[in-house]
Order: sequence, then C-alpha cells, then structure tokens
Amino acid sequence: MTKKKANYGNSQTNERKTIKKLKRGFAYKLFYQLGVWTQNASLNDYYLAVSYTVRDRMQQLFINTIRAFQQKDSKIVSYLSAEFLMGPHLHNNLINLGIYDQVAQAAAESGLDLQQIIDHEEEPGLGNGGLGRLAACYLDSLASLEIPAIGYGIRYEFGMFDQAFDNGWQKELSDRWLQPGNPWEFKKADMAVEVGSGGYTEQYKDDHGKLRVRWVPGKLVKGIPYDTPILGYRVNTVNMLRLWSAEAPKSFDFAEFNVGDYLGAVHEKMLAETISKVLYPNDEQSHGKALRLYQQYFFVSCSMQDMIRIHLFQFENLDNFSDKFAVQLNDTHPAIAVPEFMRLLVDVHHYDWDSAWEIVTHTFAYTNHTLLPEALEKWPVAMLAGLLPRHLEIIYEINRRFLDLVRLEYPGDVDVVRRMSIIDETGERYVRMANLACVGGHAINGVAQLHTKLLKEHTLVDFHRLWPDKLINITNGVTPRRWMVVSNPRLSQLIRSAIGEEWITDLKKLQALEPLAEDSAFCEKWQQIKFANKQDICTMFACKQGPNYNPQALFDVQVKRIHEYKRQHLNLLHIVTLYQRLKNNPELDIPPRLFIFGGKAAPSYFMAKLIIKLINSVAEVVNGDPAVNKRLQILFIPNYNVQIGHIVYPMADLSEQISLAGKEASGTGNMKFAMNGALTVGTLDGANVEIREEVGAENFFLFGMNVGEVEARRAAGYNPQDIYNENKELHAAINLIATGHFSHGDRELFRPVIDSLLKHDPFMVLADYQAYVDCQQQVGEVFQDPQRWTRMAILNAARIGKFSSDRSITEYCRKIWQVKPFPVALTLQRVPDGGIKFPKRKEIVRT
Ligand code: 26V
Repeated sequence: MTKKKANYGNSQTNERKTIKKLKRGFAYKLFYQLGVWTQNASLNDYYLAVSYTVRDRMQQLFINTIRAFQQKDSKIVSYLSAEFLMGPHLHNNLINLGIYDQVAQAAAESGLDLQQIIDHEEEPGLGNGGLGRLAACYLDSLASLEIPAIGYGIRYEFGMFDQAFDNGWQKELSDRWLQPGNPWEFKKADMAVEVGSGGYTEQYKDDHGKLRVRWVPGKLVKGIPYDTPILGYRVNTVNMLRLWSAEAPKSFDFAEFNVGDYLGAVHEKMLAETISKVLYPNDEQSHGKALRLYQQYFFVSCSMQDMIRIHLFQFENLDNFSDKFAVQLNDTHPAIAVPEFMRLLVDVHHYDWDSAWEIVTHTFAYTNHTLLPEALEKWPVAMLAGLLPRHLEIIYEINRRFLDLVRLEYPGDVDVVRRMSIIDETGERYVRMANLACVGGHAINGVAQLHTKLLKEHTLVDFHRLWPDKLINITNGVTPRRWMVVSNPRLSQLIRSAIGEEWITDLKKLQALEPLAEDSAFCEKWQQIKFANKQDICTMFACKQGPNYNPQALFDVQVKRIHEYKRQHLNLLHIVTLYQRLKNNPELDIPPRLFIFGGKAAPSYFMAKLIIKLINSVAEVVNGDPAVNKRLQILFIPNYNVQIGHIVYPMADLSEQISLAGKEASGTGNMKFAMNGALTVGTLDGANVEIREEVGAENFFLFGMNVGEVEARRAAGYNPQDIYNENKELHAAINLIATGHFSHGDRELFRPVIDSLLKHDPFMVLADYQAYVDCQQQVGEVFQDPQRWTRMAILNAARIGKFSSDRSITEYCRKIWQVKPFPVALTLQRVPDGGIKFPKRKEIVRT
C-alpha cells in the first residue's frame, strides 16, 4: 500500500501558516465551544481550548484509521483490560503528532505558557500501577507500529484515589478527574449496548425444533462507549481506546415511572451507574465483591458485543471471527469473556458447542501478571449463580469437557483433576479465573523470563505439562515516547544531537551511545542534564523540616505501590542504619543521599499504610536533625502517578528494585529508570534479571538471595529472630524503631511492623538485610567517583533497547496474535472542500 504521511508542515511559510491556524484555533475554541472570552477564561478554559485545537488535528487520522478497521483484510487486536493508566494526553499527543514546537510558539504568541497548560491536565488515573500502565504503553506501541487495535475497558467516574498525608498517614481523596471536562473523549451514545444480570435460564425449542437455552436476565444496564484516539508516533494510525460507562436503560426508567414509582426509577438509575463508578484497588482481595465481578462482566460483554457488531458489518457470520480479531485478556479480570463469547455464539448466534469453542479458543489469549498465590482471582460459585446464571452453566460445561480431556491424559490421577479443575471444590466452591483463562485461549504468557519459568514450574505447572507449547514468555516493555521524549526533554535532545532520532522508534539504536561513555564532553553534558533535572525537583518540593534538598546528593528512589513484597521497609532499615552510623560517627565518609519514596497503599491494606506512616515518621526525625540532615534526607512525594513519574525517572541516580526474588512478576519502573540513566540496586527478580543481562553485571548493583536460595532458606526453617539476634546493626536499627525514637516515644505504633519482621518476616527482609546494606555501601563508593558513575549510567541507557514496548508488541504480534502492520492511507476519508453528500441512513456503517 502506498503510504502518504500526514503533512506536519516543515517549510518556513508552512510553519507560519500552521502557527497562525493554531492561534485562530485556540481563539475559536474558546469562543464557540467553551463560550468564554479572554477576560473571563480560566486556565482550565485555556487548557480545553488548546486541547480541542490539537484534537481537531488528529481527527482526520482517527477517522481514516477507523475506516481501515473496516477493510476485510485488516486484523484488529482487542486489548481487554480493567485498567488503562494513560496519564496526561496533551503533551504526549503533541509529541506523537510532531507539533509541539508550533503549538508552543502559537501559545506563546497568544500570551499562553504551554508548559503551564500541560501541567494543568488532570490525568486519567484509570489504573492501579504496573498492569494498567503496561496497557497504556502497549496502546502507544500498537499505534506507533501501525497495528489496528482497540483498547477496551471501563470509563470509571472515579479513578485511582488521590493520596494526601495527614500527620504522616495516608488519606484517600476521591479522584474527580472528569470534573474539569475531558476533551479527549467522544461519547458514542448511539452505539450503546445492553448487558444483563441475574434472572434465570430456560430451555425452549427454536423454529427448527432444536432445543436451545436462553438467559432471561432480571436486570439490564446500558453500556455507552466513550472513545479516545490513541496516536501513533509520527504515523497515520490513530487507534481507539473504547471505555464503557454504565447507564440505566430508558425503557427501564419509564416502566417504573409509568406506575408512578419515580423514586424507584431514580434508584434503579443510580444502581446502574454505580457499575462504572469507581476503580477497585487491584492488590486487594476481591472475591467477596459482587460489584467488582459485575464490572468485569459489564465491560467484557459490551466489548464482545461491539466486536461482533463490527465483524458482522463486513462478514455474513462469525465463522472467521478469529481471523478478524485477536483478543488479549490482560490478567484474569476480563476472563469472563470466555463464557460470555460462548453464550453469544451458542445462545444468540446459534452455533453448536464445538464450532463455538473452536472460535473462542482461537480468539483469546491470556497474560498472567502475578505469582502471588493470594492474587489469583476466584469468585464464589454462589455469587456467579445469582449474578450470571447462564455463564455458570457454561463454565460447568467447559469444565466438564476439559476434565474429560485431563482424565484421558492422566488416567486415574484424581489429584491432577482436582488441581486443574476450573472449580475449586476444597471448601466453599469457587471459580478459578486463571484456569478458565488458560483453558479458554490458545496462548498464555508470562511477563518476564523468570516469571514465565516460575509459572511453568509452579503456578501453572499442570497446564504447562498438558500443553507444553501454550505457555510462552513475552517480557514487558515501556514506551520510549512517553518515558523519554515526553518526560525527559533535556536528555532526549542530547541523545538526538549525538545519534539522531531513530532510537525513538527503534530503541536498540541507543547502542550508538556506548562509545560516548568514554567521551568526556558528552559525559559532562550528561551530568549537567541529570543535575538540572534534580534541581527541578528540589525547587518543586522544598524541604519542610531541614535544609533544602541538595541536588549534589545521590538521589535514591523507590516509586511503586506500597506492598510488603516490594520491601519498602528494607529500604527504610538501610536508612535507619545510615542514620545510626552518622550519629555514632559524624566524620563518616559517605556521599549525601536524598531518599525519595512514592506510592499508594490499597485503602484496606493496614500494613502498607503503616509502612507509609513509618517512612514519614523517620523522615520527620532525620530531616529535622542537624547532625545528619546535610547528608541524609528523605522525601515522600505524595500522590505518585504518571505525571509525577515524568518528573521522577529523569532525576533519579539510583533505582530501587528490591522485591524478594520470585515475587515481582516483572516490574516496569525498573526499565523507565534505566532508560533515563539511573543505575539499579536490585535482586534477581522479575525483569531485573534481564536488565542486568543487557546492561552488564558490572553496571548493576546486585544483592540478595536468588529464587533457589529463597526456597532453600525457607525449607531449612527460616527464623528471622536469629538474624536479629546476631546482626548488631540490624538489631539496633529495629530497636530504634521499636523503642519509639521515630514515634515520639510511642512503642506501640510500629509494633505490627516489628512483630511481622521478627516473627514471620514473610518477605525475608532480614535475610537480605546485610547483603543490601553492603551493596549500598558499594553504591555510595561508586557515586563518589562521578566519572565512573556517569559512564555506568550512559551504558545503562545505551543497552536498554530491549525494554521498549515496541519490542514486546512485535513479539505479541508474531507469537500470539498473528497480525501485521496495516498502514493507513490518508485517502480513505476526508472532508471535501465543497461539503459532503450524506449517504442514505441504511448505508451508514459505524464502528
Ligand atoms: C494483586 C493482589 C491481590 C491480592 C493481594 C495481593 C496482591 C498483590 C498484587 C496484585 C497484583 C496483580 C496484578 C498486577 O498488577 N501485576 C503487575 O503487573 C505488572 C505488569 O505486568 C508487572 O510489571 C508487576 O510486576 C506485577 O506486579
């Protein structure tokens, strides 16, 4: 296909014309769309005016891409995810469109500061952390690689809560991200679909006398799609994020209204709207929460119906559905899609079971994102029976047929049948969503080599034995557009001037930086950039208790969800150890360090919240103590989110990736840090293993037990108390916390943390303590040799190419989805100057 690229305006006169048009665009949007004028426009009005102007420039591409979806030979990837942590759109869209400079100029000439406008955007925080952000990075790569794709999810009215601190404790505030208006979405009210719940199933004979089953739901809700364009980087592809919002169906209101029950109708409406109201924490046990299950079913049913509709625009029937759609299940949250698609095929489209199963299993693939046994989703059978009775019947039938196969494979082995069953019958009966996802798709993947290996050996060992080719690895990646170009303009500019621009779409090209690690002029510029990035954050968060933060200090950063397995408390024990050393020996020769934390705790996760309080309490004492605060400072940045990530990754010297080996599936922050030239202190866990392999062992600070050692230690009977008794420094650090040094003498406050560490220490913090402290000593020594540190940092960035999400997506396309790029021609659809001749209604084809 001949590919005509959008014209971004390069000649001088074009440039002027573009800027003029943009300026007029801002004014028109302000006046006509927002109905305000400069005298009474707020910053939000300006933000909206600029965003609408930019959005207009994406429209032609967006509409053309949708038209391309409708071509028979294009295959679409549907990425089903309960979370999409997109982060702010404006800056990213400017970069991907290639009009940042023109818009900045047009804004300046209009008396506006583009940076201020960019900073004003309320980010859509529709995700918890890594899993949701991965979905967002993958959408960026899919569009940039010109792969037709739709992200399907939920348009939560309240996304991830905002975190504030009250006396060091986390407080959750509701995230009203839609309040200021969302200029990036298009509501498609006429493309709503209906979704049922409850009710009963019944058998009936169809017109041909064939016995069939149908589900008669007790209630219906309407799913309304809101579409956000997802721009590829400098290509014509603009894919779509389609998020569903729940509303009560009109007919429902009227039924009750007519009998005079107005309040009842309003109540129903409220209940319906509750479905897409709020994002659940994903790191909290959820199997008691019917609303969470229904959220999952709601968006999955909307999305499957939507895909079927798109398919039937082009094809007679659904026989070739899996040639048109590859549907990826992002974790088990959308796994209910398996029985839902079976229901749609068998009950609604009247396929026989075997043909339907053939289509279903060729359509789906499942990504596993966790090794923690307690994180594997399961729903009580009783709950499913009430909410989705037909789906439960279908699940039982899938299971019956599947277990027949298992029995055939392993005659007489009742244990394997019990383990692999989709139904957990050990106590109260549950549906195991991971087993359902494994059975209902044609591929399963882990998200880092070590993770996949552990899935094969433990979590999914039986499935791997049954289907040895089904379980594969695709190591996660992140998008260099957002995590370098958008967030670190200084570094990106330096790299551009040194090696050109190709690395932005082909990250392996960063390798060309390697020789520059020996070039003193380049190293100096690299250092200046890191310093400038550090200065930014020092001005942004002036220290409340002690001296201002020192940009010369080693910026030692741990940003991620607060979780015991991620071991923020190991980091903290190191800090307390340094504090004590400095108190005992004021002459101690260590480089000044600023410890930076960021991250939210699930609202009901007591221990994680206590760890936040502990970090803030230690910060208060350390930052306020003149004997140490020139060399030791702590900053807990509240409300860590994508926007803060943009600031944090570029200024970090040291990236903390210190989870207990075998617990972190991959991690993706580790990649973002390394791209921005931070060195990693980490365990052999998740993607750290591969990062170390890529950047070289000599450029990575490794410590702690590996998975084998963790297992052996546990098998030998791990007793944290022994370590506490034997290790003097550790003993003293723990005692300092326990005796109330950081809690105004209160010995009770942090007792649960201390007790957990001394009695069970489930994540073996004490076992890795000494190795960590020793390794950090080495970190400090290397940091005192700035040339050496900088060389290592440059080599980290130069060798990080593997961790681009472009590489991950290319692997998904080849190994799982069997899709190829489908470049979009700009000629498919445009608005003719002379106006449009509208087709007759029946000819209108919608996607
Ligand atoms: C869920 C639960 C539920 C019950 C209590 C404990 C717990 C802890 C964690 C989770 C997270 C489940 C899924 C998830 O977010 N996984 C993350 O996915 C990222 C993208 O693949 C990956 O980089 C992270 O390592 C992984 O934790």
